[in-house]
Amino acid sequence: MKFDLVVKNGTIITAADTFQADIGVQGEKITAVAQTIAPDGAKLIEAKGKYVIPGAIDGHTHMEFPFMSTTSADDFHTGTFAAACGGVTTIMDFALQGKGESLMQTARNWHAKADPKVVTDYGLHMIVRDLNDHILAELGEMVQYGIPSFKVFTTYRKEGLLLDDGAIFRVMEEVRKHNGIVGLHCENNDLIETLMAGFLKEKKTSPEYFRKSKPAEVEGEAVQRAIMLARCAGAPMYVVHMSTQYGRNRVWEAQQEGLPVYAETCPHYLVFADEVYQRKDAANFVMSPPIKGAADRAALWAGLANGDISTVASDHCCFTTEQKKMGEDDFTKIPNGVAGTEAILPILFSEGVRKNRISLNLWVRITSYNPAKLFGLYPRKGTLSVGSDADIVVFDPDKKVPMTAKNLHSRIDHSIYEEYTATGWPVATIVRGQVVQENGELKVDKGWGKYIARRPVTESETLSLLVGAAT
Ligand code: DUC
Ligand code: ZN
Ligand code: ZN
Repeated sequence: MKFDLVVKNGTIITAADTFQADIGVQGEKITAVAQTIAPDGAKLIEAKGKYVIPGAIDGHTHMEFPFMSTTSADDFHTGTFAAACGGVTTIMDFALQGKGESLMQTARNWHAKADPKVVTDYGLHMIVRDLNDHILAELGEMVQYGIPSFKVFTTYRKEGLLLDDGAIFRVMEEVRKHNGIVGLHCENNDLIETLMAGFLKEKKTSPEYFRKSKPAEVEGEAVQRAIMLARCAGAPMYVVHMSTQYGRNRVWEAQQEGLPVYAETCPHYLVFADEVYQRKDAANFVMSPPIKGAADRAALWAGLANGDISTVASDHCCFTTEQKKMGEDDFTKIPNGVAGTEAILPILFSEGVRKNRISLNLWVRITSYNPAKLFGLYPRKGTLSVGSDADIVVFDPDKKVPMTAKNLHSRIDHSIYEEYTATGWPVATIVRGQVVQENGELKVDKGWGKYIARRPVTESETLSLLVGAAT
């Protein structure tokens, strides 16, 4: 066999296995995994002493996202380059339905932004924010089109994103019929608005009161309500960016009953605790949900180790210092969001694998295999098998990288990880057989990435994730 690319002498890690082997790539696909593959003129990537893993799938990004009177700072080029530098080979971005807009039109709008710029592959989740009978009928068409996952908000009423419980229930019922899944942003809107109004009345306007307006109960209540709605609809569901022990406990209980309830958390909830809201740069930590206490952080690690939290995604939605200043005198006006797509693999390795909280295989399961399974990308992505896309990351377990704004690749002038040095970093990222970044250097033209239409996912397929998940 004549290969275009050979990755040699690495230690291959998948969700299930660890072994020494070479990988042969022809075109965009892996066509051989064998003890020894002769390069024979192929491009050679030497991976001795490195881990060779399936590219991470960041299941939660907001590139050039119109939000809170501004637009997130990373566009699809800078954002996917940052993703690739962090070993992400596919992002799943949130397309936001405009008021009164058809979902197909929303998808077209997102393709127009993404297609010319992406350097990784991308899929879309669809945010449903304006529901009527036409939109309800369109949900099945979206699944057929390759978007089997939807997001609904239980908060952000003033931003026009909130769906009431009845509408959420209707979306769940309809999506279930088509083997799709509903992701939920779970925070109790009324409680948040009441607390915010109270603090503003008392002239308490700093970021610390953003955190105080969103106590852990805000998420706990909304997760519980979402599970009840999903149970009533007989539908699978996925809690996005879960940040609390309350949330984890409710998800775990539902899973004990055999319900198809899944959850994602984010790197920032795994590293920080809420004392960050006392810092000078507290505005940079204003994201929704906000970071909670140390006990919540410990519960999220326990959920990952136990397998009840299935994925870590970034909720990448970053804003410059200038943009964050919009809320200088009023915490409710600070654009919510943080950078994170470049942090997923390094943080989970440094804080997870190195500190014995998770195994190497679980690291890959959380970052690649599980999102591929949940979102209809498996086995095309999420593993290193013959026939899979050649989405491959060469990861140096000893490389130390201070995660400063200067060293990271997002188009912002600050980093919440400024004082953090990761040990372990992706040194090469290959997307469908093409090296996209090597040591932080971009190797492809804008637009190399492709839109990936995904397939519907049956309940038995995803439920299998919850059986003996953590290995
Ligand atoms: N949370 C954020 O922090 N930013 C974008 C949207 C969201 O839910
Ligand atoms: Zn959200
Ligand atoms: Zn989000």
